[in-house]
Amino acid sequence: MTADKTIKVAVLMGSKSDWDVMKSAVETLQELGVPHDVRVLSAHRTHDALVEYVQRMEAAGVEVFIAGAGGAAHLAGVVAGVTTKPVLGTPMKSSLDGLDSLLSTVQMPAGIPVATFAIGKAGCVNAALFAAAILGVAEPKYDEKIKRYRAAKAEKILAEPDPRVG
Ligand code: RP5
Repeated sequence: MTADKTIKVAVLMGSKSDWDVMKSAVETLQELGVPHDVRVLSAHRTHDALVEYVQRMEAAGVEVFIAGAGGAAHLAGVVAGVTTKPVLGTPMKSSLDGLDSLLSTVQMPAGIPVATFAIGKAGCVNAALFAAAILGVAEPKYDEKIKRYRAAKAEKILAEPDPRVG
């Protein structure tokens, strides 16, 4: 999706190698009908381009940033240092099982918050749902979409056959 005023959520990842996990956030935003943009930008490798992108997206009307990185995962923290919009951090699995990513993302200094989610795909799905919930405060249609999402998931579970015969 191109950068225009309709984009509500920007999804960032530190490397293309994060995509296999981060796509869970993007797929969930798609399922919820949330207009979004997706970029690979690194806190370390492409710092200036990251700052420029976040400033441009905020000016274009983005309401929430989702940022996923692994290892020395400073991406969400740097994004939060640039924007006052909510930043949702999604730690990636790494050589230390993602504990390094989780701690790098969650241990922000007082004054610059990052709402940090679980390591891996579950965290990405939940970050997308949380982004929709943030949007839902001002736009009830997103709250409705979350309700429908949950109902559909519940219906699917209840329709499952006895696990011993499937
Ligand atoms: C982080 O380093 C990225 O977010 C990724 O999780 C990790 C490894 O990146 P690559 O070396 O695979 O590009 O910055």
